[in-house]
Amino acid sequence: MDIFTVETKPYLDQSFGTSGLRRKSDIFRQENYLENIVQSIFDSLQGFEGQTLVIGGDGRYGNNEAIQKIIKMAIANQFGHIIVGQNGLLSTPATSHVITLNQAFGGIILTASHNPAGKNGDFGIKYNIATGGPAPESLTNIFIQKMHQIDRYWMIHTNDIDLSNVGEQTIGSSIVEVIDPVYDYTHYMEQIFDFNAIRKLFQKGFKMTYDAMNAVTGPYAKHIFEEVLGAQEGSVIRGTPIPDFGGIHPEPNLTYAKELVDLAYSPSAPDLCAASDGDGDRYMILGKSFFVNPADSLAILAENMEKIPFYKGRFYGAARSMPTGGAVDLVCQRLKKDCYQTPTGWKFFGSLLENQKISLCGEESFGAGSFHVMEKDGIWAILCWLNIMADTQKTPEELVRNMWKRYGRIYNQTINYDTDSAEKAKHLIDSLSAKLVSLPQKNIKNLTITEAHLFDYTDPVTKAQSTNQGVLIQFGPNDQAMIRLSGTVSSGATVKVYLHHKDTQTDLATEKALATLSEATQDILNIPKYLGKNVRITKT
Ligand code: G16
Repeated sequence: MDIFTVETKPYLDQSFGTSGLRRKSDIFRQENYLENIVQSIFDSLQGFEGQTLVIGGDGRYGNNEAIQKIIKMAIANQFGHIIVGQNGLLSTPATSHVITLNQAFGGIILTASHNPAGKNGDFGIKYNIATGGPAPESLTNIFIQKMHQIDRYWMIHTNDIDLSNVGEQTIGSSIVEVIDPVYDYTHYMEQIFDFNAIRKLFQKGFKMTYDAMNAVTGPYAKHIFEEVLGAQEGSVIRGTPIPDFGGIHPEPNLTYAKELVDLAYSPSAPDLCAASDGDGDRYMILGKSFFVNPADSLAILAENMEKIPFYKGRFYGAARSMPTGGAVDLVCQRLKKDCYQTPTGWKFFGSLLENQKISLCGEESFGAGSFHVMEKDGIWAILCWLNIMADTQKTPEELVRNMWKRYGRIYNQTINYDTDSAEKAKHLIDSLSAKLVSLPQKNIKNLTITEAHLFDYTDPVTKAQSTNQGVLIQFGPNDQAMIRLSGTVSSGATVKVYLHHKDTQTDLATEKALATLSEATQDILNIPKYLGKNVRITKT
């Protein structure tokens, strides 16, 4: 087998964000751009010769070409066994599962998650370690160093590998194994959930619509929901993965899954509407004319987790990212379990999950997961809801309203300000950070600021420190605002403002409940001053 060395030069824009490296597809198509990243990852790892590497991808534009290059580089770098999904498809949570199932050294996932795909869309890459979880910051910092110094990579000469059939091929001294992306994952879900109870629910006429958003989860959802659990044929919509996701923004929320939201609020609404994102790690839940906020969803999962067979006697505690509303904290308090607040990014949950500090974690960005895989998992979260509904015979609205009655309601909203100028966005955050010390005790719009600080985090297990993870402003016990820069945009910047307000009244419209807090936060941030008038604003 011919291994050749290619000389290359570093790209200094390469860095790892909240979840890997995401850029416009065109940027990834530059000469050696992807190769530099992959070789830098390999150069940062030790002891992988002869070991297994898993390669997953959400099927977006550029996926197959990238997979071919990575297989050839992995063989040249001496990986012994490469596992890849048929036709290059493997959702992010399924990749995480395949890594641990096969005791792989790690995995490379090709995805820009919920970001749009296609020639003018985004592409991305991330590395997951042997636990199945995203590489920790200590490792991604080394990737970045290597990417900025790289001067060569290794590749083998061979024809493109056939990924259309399941089976093994020997190439040089390595084995390339093409697997059915859905099979192992389905089997695992069968071990976690009470599939018989969910089947009975569907037999009784329960109706569900699942929107796969033309992305990777279509084949998983059709098989699991329709073929295995008996949901009516046609329950899965937009179920065939398309390389540009049909031109849509594959992010399951009130803005981008509008057709599904309209269906949920129509007279013909099914009992449950659900959706996942591009790579299958996010999810959204809607009952009939009822949207379940991700923070409330996390709390419902915590409260009912032990009803799911796999978690009986195994609810150790929960965690949420700081910008996520604290409903789950209230559930944990009642259950006398620990509840942790982490920075944004799934990698921060890893040590807590691995060390049984928590069983469940989630984020406002529509992600939830458990120790079953070290990634957030959209289909799993929807199966949790189905299992809980089958067990309690309650609708999403009944479950959530009962919870509000018991604990009070925390109203949540995320406001996203998209700007073309990363510089202006950074300036906004910097000037806010500089003002922080003078904020406490100020009265704004009938609210008094009681505390304002940067959110720094020390991992309770590894003691690793992460500083500057957002700005937190507390207005007494019931109101909080958090501000941070998104780490997943491929160009420009998005300033995210997260509002939380706790109230004993549970029937207010979200906008109304958050109006005072929202005005007070606007006063402090003065967004137009820093970002100008050309910002695009969306609310989720
Ligand atoms: C990624 C991370 C999530 C995180 C999200 C935040 O999600 O995996 O843990 O909550 O980014 O996004 P942003 O920085 O834009 O607020 P994903 O689904 O894009 O991989």
